[in-house]
Parts: sequence; C-alpha cells; structure tokens
Amino acid sequence: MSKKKITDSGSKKTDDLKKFVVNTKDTTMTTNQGLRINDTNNSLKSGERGSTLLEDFLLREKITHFDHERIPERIVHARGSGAHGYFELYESIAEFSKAGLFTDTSRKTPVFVRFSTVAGSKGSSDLARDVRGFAVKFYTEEGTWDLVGNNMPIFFIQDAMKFPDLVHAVKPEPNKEIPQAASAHDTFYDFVSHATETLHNQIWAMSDRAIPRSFRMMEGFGIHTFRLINEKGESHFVKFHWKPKLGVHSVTWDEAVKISGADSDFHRRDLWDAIEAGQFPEWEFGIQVVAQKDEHKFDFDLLDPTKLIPEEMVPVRIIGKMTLNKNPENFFAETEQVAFLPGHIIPGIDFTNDPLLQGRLFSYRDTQLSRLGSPNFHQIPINRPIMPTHNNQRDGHMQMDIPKGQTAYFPNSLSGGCPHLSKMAEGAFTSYEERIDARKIRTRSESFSDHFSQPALFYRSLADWEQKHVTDAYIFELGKCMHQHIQERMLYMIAQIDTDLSQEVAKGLGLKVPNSVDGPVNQSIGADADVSKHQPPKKKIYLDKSPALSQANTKFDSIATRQIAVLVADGFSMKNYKKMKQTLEKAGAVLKLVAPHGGKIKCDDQMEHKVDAAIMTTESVLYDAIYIPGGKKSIDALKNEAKFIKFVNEAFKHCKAIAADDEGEHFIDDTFVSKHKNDNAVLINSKPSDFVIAIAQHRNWNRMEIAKNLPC
Ligand code: HDE
Repeated sequence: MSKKKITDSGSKKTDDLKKFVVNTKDTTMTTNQGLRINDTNNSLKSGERGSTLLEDFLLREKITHFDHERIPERIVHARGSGAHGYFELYESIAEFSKAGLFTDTSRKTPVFVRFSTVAGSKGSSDLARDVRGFAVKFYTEEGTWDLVGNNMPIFFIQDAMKFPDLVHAVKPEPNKEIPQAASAHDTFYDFVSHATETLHNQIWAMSDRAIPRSFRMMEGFGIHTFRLINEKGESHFVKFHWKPKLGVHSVTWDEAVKISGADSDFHRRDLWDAIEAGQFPEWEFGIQVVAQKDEHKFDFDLLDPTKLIPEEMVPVRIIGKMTLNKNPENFFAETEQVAFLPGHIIPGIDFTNDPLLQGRLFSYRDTQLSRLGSPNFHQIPINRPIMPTHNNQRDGHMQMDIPKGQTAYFPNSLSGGCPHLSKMAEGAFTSYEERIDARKIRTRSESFSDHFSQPALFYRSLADWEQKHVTDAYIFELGKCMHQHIQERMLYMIAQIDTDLSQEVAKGLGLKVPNSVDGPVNQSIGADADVSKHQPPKKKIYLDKSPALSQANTKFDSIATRQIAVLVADGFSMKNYKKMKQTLEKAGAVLKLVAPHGGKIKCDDQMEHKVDAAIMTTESVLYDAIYIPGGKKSIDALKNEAKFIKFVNEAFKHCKAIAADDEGEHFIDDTFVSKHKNDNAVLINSKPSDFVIAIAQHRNWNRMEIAKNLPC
C-alpha cells in the first residue's frame, strides 16, 4: 500500500468526470428549471389549515423526483463499494498481446473498481460468508475493457444456463424471503448436493476467503480462460490475477458475525478511509499464459470455469500494478450506476468458448437495460469511455448526446460515408479466427466431469488452522439446514473430497456419513443424457499440494493501515504511548484511542488527547491489535469497566496481538490473557518493534485451540 499525497485527478477519466460534478457551494436553491425558490418547507394550501392545491408545481417536482429516486438493485452483487485509480504496466508483453495497456509501459490507464458481495441485498452486511466481486473497468485508449472477476479463482457452475438455478438456490427462500445474505440454508445445499460441479467453489466459500479482513487484502481473478492476441494474430490462453500488496488476510467467523452487528459497513468504510488517508490500496496484476498447442495437456479442461490452473504448474507472471487513489464523489452516480460488461473487450484480448463466459456476454448488457433503464447507459458519466464514440445508434430513453447530421445509417454518401469503418492497421477489433468444425449440440463436455480433484487439492493445500475453519464452516452451514437428507447428501459429497473432513463435519452435525446417495451423484444433466458419462470420477491427484492456495503462504511483512486500539483512561502513561505510537505509525499502522467516554482524556503529563471511540460505541472485532499503556490511574479506571475486559478477551480469542506496558500488565491480569503471557503475540514490556512483528503475522493461529474454549 503506497502512502501518497491525495490527488484529486491524475487520470483522463477522473478529469472527464469533473465536467459532470455539480457543486452546491455558494449557490441559491432553484427548481430543475432554474427558477429560484424561497420556500422548500411548506406546500401551497387553500388557507393556513386548508388542503394542498394541485397547482403546487414545487411540491410536485420535489415529491415526484423523490418517488422515483430508486433503481432496481443488481440481481446479484447488489452490495458494493467503488473507487477510482490507475493501472501501470511493469513490462511489455507484446509477444502475447497487442493491447496498448499491455505493451506501453509509459501509460497510466484509468480504472474504476467495484468490490461486492454476491447474495445479499444492497443494505446487507459486508461480512456475510460469500464470494466477493472484483470488477475492474479499464478506460483504455482503444476503448473500455471490463475484467469482471471474483476473489476466488473458480466459479460454482460450468454453463451459463445454470446461473438462474444457482442464484435462486442461494438467495432467500421464495416463500419466506429468509435468510438474507447467507448460503446457510436448505435450498442452497439441496442444489449444491445435486450439482457436483459446484463443490469446488463451494469449499472455497467455506474457507477464510469468504470472510476477508478487507477488500484491500483479497486476491482477484478473471476466472475464465481468456485469450491474448498479439500483432501477428496469434493466440495464447491466459488467466488473469490480482495480488494484493498487503497479502491475503481474513477475519474469523466469530468476528464476522460480530462485525455484522458492530459495523455492517466494515469493508466499505475500510476502503473509503484508507483512500481518504492517502494509504492507497494496491494490487499487482499477473498472468498465467498457456500456449495454444498446450490446450489439452492438463488433467482438466481449460474451458471449464470450475477449474484453476495451479500456480505451481503455470507460474503467475507479474506484469503491472493497480492503485486506487480516489473515492467517488457520489455513490449513486458512480458506484451504483457503473455498468460492467464482460463483453467490453479491446484488441489484444479475446474470449474463449468457456460456456459460462459465453452466457455472461449476453447477460450483463441485458441486465443493465432493466437496471439502468435505457440502451444509452454507456452515456452515464462513469460509463463513458475516455475515447470519443461514433456510430449510427440513435435515440432511446435519456439520449444525452445530440447526434448531428442527416444520416444514421451505413453505408451512406450524404455524410461522406461517415462514420467510416476502421482498417485493421488503424486498430480495429477483430475476433480471433478460431477454427470450428462441430455439430450443434446441447450437452456438457465429458472433459468437464471431474468435480472432486480440485476441491480436494484446495483442501489438502490448506494449513491446519485453515482446514479447521473449513470444518467449522461446514458444520455451521449444514447445521442451519432443516432437512436431514440434504445434510446427509452433502456429507457424502464432502467425503468424495476428503473423508476426514466429512467425518468431522458429520460429528458436528450428529450424523453419519452415508455410503451412497439416492439417484445419480450428479443430477445436473439433461433428461435424455447418458447419465454414466456425466458422473464425476473418483478424485485424481495430479499435484500433491498447491502452496499458492493457502493464506498461510501469503505476505506477512506489513502492518500498514492496521487498526490498533489503545485502551486508555485519564492518567495513561504518555511515555509508553509515545514510544509505541512512533514505532507503529512509522510502520503505517493507525492508532485509535478507546476510552471510557468520548471527548478528551488526559495523559499523566496532563496533556489532552482526543478520544477516537468511547468504549460503548465500539467493539474489539473492529481492530487488528490492542495496546494497553501503563499509568496506575488509567488502569484502575479501565478495570472498572467490564467492557474493556471483554474487549481484550475477545481480541485474545480472535488470536490477535496484544501488548501492555508497566501497569498495563495489571489489567492483563484481570483477563483470560493472564494465563497465557508466554503466547508469541502477547507482549508485556516488550520492544515496540516486537509488537510490529506480531501484528504483521495477522493472527497467532497457534493459540486457536486455547481460544476456542474461551467463553466469549
Ligand atoms: Fe456475474 N452478473 N454472472 N459473475 N458478476 C452480474 O450484472 C452473470 C459470474 C460478477 O460490480 C450481473 O451488472 C451470469 C462469474 C461481478 O457491478 C448479471 C453468470 C463471475 C458482478 C450477472 C455470472 C461474475 C456481477 C448483475 C453466469 C466472476 C458485479 C448486475 C453465466 C468471473 C459487477 C450486473 C458490478 C454481476 C450475470 C457469473 C462476477 C446479472 C449470467 C463467473 C463481479 O448480469
């Protein structure tokens, strides 16, 4: 994460948006027609206590606009947060792609990014267990390219035809509209347990990836195999990756549940605050390239979006970096109205026949028509490309441009043939000339049938503590299912991935893992299909482990932007505080004074300090670590407030770093931590630099077994 001076612009796109920004500073209120208004509080009435008159155009304008100020939320990914930024290329990959943003290292390509949860409504909690959307709009000089990805490298289904079923299964159940933003219910697992292709993404959703610490600490993936096309028209297969500079980190499920109550905007606030503070989130951009001739060399099909290419088999080559450096001016105008379309493509990149991708190419344009209400949605400021657009598409709801001239067709002579077509040499797009010689057929390729090998690879690759989290997540999710046959069918599916895992989950549910299921294992096939051809074979082991899949192997070298709660009351030790503050802030952390009351408190030097949060307004789960400076008076006051004790106990339970100095140790003695002073991430009278190392570790998972038994 780079810390830079906040810049208001810096890109062609943010400069372009400035034209549309309306500032009300030093202005007078008017109607939408420019008429000055001197009363916006009272309607026009027949007498002081009389009825309102139909004549009141001021009331009508105000109320009518209000009545229509909502648009349909996105059918999936309704809850999201956006930010502006730019993409820079480290090295040209002209050998693979002719795209300007991949060949010209002097370019700074503007981007707008929207992160989202999938299942919840617009007002749901950020910390739901869910996949996260990671959609990037690149405003390139050759047109807009949208890379509409997720924070997990695979998807639940293999064919777009199944998307409505998947979404209907996971969304609130149609009779009672319950549960909100949660996969832990019968319909989801009913579907999953009958459609084995879902199991890979489903086990990822049980892992810590589904409860990120921050959007800034998530990976992003394009998921599908795309093509890169070079100047010679040659194609290479490619998978796109985003790698966060801060590493990949998550919260625990217990925290996620509590954060949802304490601050349901936790991720949104975190992204906004980091950018406002000039601590700009950064991701490196990587590609996995596979030569055309190697299309069939893998144990899985490159066109199957439920499969990843292990990084140990095809390394990710880092070629650039994205920095987010500006918050939107207006949530609705930008974050809500931004329209991402996988079909927004540029020369140098192309699609493959991945049947999920192919369906997405239709769905996203279609959905904008009902969400934004017009085929002119590309004219909304956030959606406008940075290059001029010219064609013969005309009219429609809310046409914002004024197309000039007599003609709106091609070819023409009356407008001199304009807009004329572009020659290939001038940078026109052309689709990759893939050779196709096939029968028209409605089926699933047999090469898509292996549904157990990769979820098993994922699970095997996780660290012990990650596996434990997956087990607990399954017990929670399946424990919320009311139908035993669904739970048992799921246990059978999990057993195909890992028998120990299924036994542990079964124990938690108080059930036994069944030896078979009713009907075919996979029922996601056509009625007349040859069932035997579409049953997943037993799992294969083509790679023992993929270390890249485990968060245990991420970066632990930074505490930048980590939130540290400093527990203080009047009389806290300034000497302790100052020393700790200097070291932590130098390393980029953010210290927050949490005190018995709001306003100001005094340290033992009698200086006043602004309180960041009164204990009644905050919770331990909102911080990454805790520091308790000494000062007898302060510690006595903290001990008097039970919530401070709970605060520290919870941080300990969540395996966070805790430091205390001098009398701060007496406070620790009143908490669960007292028995664990030799824990690696409990630092009493230690060097501040040791605290930095402990915070950078994110969590001390060695504490997990002890923490589990703490009653808080
Ligand atoms: Fe989406 N998806 N999706 N999806 N998706 C939408 O488009 C759809 C899929 C993803 O921040 C919708 O504008 C189909 C995969 C993100 O605005 C809709 C299929 C991946 C976002 C839609 C998929 C995604 C969406 C809803 C299966 C990861 C939010 C509103 C064929 C690679 C973008 C909208 C934003 C949004 C359809 C599968 C990611 C309905 C039919 C795979 C990040 O068009």
